[in-house]
Amino acid sequence: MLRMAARRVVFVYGTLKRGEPNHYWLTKKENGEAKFLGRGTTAVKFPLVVGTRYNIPFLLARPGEGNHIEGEVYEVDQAMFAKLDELEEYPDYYDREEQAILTEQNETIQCWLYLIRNFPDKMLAKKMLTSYHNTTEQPYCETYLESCPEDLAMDE
Ligand code: PCA
Repeated sequence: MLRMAARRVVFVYGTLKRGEPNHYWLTKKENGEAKFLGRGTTAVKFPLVVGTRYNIPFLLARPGEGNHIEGEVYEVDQAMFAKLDELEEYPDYYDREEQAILTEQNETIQCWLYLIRNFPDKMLAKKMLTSYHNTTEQPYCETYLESCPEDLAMDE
């Protein structure tokens, strides 16, 4: 059990999900602790798109547009939370905020999620997903570490 004070609940909808390219980040012991609590869906609709030449999933800070997004809920310790911030390059690339998530048990819980606040309007013209999966048509580029906020602005 994690100590209450250290408890953070995070909703992941992209490459951090089970079976997706960055899931290992949550299971890596050196990163800290993460406990899978179950699947969940955002109470509010959001645009979820895949963008840049790296095919990165982005949840865009336009509540009310798009779909109720499907993802997974994790309870993490402070060390893991800091590691997630590192991966998402918070606050330079992704921002994060707390959002209501509906769980499989029909409970609503507040969870942190990563989202993009500054993006070009053309991002909103992309296909809005309900659930992200890495696909061969739009393969997630493992060199994401070279990606930066400027790539988002260009969205090649
Ligand atoms: N990782 C985070 C945000 C987008 C991404 O690929 C996640 O899975 O929720």
